Amino acid sequence: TVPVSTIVSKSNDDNSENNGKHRLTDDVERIVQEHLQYVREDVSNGWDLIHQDGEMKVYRREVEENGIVVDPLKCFHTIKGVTGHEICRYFWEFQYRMEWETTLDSTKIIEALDPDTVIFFQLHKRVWPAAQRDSCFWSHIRCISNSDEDQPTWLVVNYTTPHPLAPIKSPQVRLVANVALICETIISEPPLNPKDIKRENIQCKLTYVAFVNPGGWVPSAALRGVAKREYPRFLKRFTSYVVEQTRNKPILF
Ligand code: 6CM
Repeated sequence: TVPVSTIVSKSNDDNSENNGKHRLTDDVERIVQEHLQYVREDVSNGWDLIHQDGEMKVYRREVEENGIVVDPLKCFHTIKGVTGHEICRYFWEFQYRMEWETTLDSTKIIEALDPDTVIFFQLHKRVWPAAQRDSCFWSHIRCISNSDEDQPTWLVVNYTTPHPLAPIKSPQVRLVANVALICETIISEPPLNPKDIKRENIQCKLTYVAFVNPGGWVPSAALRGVAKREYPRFLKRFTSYVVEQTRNKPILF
């Protein structure tokens, strides 16, 4: 849950009289479903493996729109000792963000739409020689149960949206992001009693996908260099952070 003091505004929509719906409910649903389809598509055609480190694999497809690099990115990783819920929770929750995000100057929640959907405004660290970027996106966390026996899939989607509390102010440039983190929990040699499951019995299979448009021209080679360096760094740092944070805590299924 988000501490109330960090929320700049609550949704103007009266969710209690609207079956919990808000103005972005349909968009959230559409984009979540798109990601659930897209995550199944494999990377055998047209994707380059740009980084591999143990279980971590980072792929990208080189795509330009009007001379701007918008390369889609797809990463796979397996992390021992944590659940998909834990990975998604630490990715979504505001209070942990600045502990693992090294590419931000600041982050804040400008609106809470419902208990699982908030709107973030973030200032990204400037990368010379490009102008500083900012971003404004809804961020949604969800648990999808597959069957009674299987562990549920957890997912977080971050998707750019405009907001009156986050006007675009030159010289900053607004980047456009569509990011998803989709996680499954695997339990190996499950003990008869689920209460006896230990961290050594669990691992998380993670897929992270990103479509980012830098929102204005950036030298292609420089941007591709930054992406090749920064996405693996993010995955490594973020997942190690969650492992450290949860090591001595009860397992969050
Ligand atoms: O997904 C990540 N972080 C989330 C929480 O902050 C959120 C962020 C989305 C935006 C990611 C865009 C970064 C790209 C910035 C490019 C700026 C232009 C540089 C010009 C270079 C010459 O979903 C983790 C994001 C990890 C990014 C490496």
